[in-house]
Amino acid sequence: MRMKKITVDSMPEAVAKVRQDFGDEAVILHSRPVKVRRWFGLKSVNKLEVYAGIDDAPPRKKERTRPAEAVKPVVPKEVKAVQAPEKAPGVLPASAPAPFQSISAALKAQEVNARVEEELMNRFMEKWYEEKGSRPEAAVLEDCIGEWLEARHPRAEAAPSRMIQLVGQTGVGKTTTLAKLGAREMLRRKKSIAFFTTDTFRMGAVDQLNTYASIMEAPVHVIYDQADYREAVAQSGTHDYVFIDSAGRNFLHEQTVEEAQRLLPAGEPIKTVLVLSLTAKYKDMKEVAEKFLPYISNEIIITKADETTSFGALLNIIDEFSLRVAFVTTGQEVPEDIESADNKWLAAKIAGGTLGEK
Ligand SMILES: Nc1nc2c(ncn2[C@@H]2O[C@H](COP(=O)(O)OP(=O)(O)OP(=O)(O)O)[C@@H](O)[C@H]2O)c(=O)[nH]1
Ligand SMILES: [Mg+2]
Repeated sequence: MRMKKITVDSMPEAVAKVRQDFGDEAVILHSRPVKVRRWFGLKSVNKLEVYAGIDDAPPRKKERTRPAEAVKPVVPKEVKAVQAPEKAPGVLPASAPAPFQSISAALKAQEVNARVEEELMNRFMEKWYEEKGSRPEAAVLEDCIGEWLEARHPRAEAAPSRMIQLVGQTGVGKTTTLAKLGAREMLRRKKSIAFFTTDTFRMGAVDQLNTYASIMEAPVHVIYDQADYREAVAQSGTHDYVFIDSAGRNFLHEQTVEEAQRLLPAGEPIKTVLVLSLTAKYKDMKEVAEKFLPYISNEIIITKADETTSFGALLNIIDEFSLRVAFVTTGQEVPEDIESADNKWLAAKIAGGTLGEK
């Protein structure tokens, strides 16, 4: 398949131009509105960028035996091959080249929303066209996802915070992740750490945190109310970092979210980070994120990435809530199964999951 990118004012103009350059068998693969700078950059005009292609394979025998059709005068209305793409986002014509079809199908299988799919497909087609398909699809897709993430959240380091609280649904991995984060700071950066926990709700929750903390020889302060919190803060004044665990509840209820936030005084310099497990359904992740949005920083931690190859929900969450992934956890082992989620690492992971690589 030969491909061509043209920039035009309208779809009818694109159809005419494509027919003129490629003939009646050409298909329009994709189009997107773009702004083109004119007058030395002083003015921008709206244009349409259109990708068209034609299959170089020889026509089938049956078609060759009908010369009468080939010489038929071309009337624009009767040109069926050159068609405008469908309006719905993320829909490729059936005649699009195989790599586009397979990437589009893989993104659909990941259940990314239509906007994310369209944005990634536009990037993919542009790169594929520019590079004339010279690189493996996985490598191109990885670059596209990386650029997409970078455009949303440039690599700027998040403001460091001395006190970090993890919140999220039951069993998503808050306590385990907190232990991983604490151990990272202590082992890698030789920082002194303390743990607080407001999880007096679940039996054994304090013991679970104590087990990790005792290995790290870090103190644990159990907080039942705001007075306990003040006391714990006073006692941890010399520690570099304070990691705060919280109870997992059913946070699909707004009331539970509010209750959980009331345990710690308002206005404290605490970075509250939402923990979402990739094993959850996207609909539930989205609902929890919506409920927590007024209380959390713009960072999230994604857990249990080792238990799935579906990363669509992650892309959707980033897209819909403008949240930045700070860490991804990849197993039960403390402290090793956690990755600082830079965009390049995330892109490789998502592209690998999308195209079925482990
Ligand atoms: N496979 C896998 N399991 C994980 C990961 N992180 C945590 N877990 C497991 O998930 C289970 C729950 O982890 P916890 O840390 O207790 O979860 P939690 O959110 O604190 O749970 P609650 O306090 O009850 O709300 C444990 O069995 C962990 O070992 C991960 O990245 N991958
Ligand atoms: Mg816990």
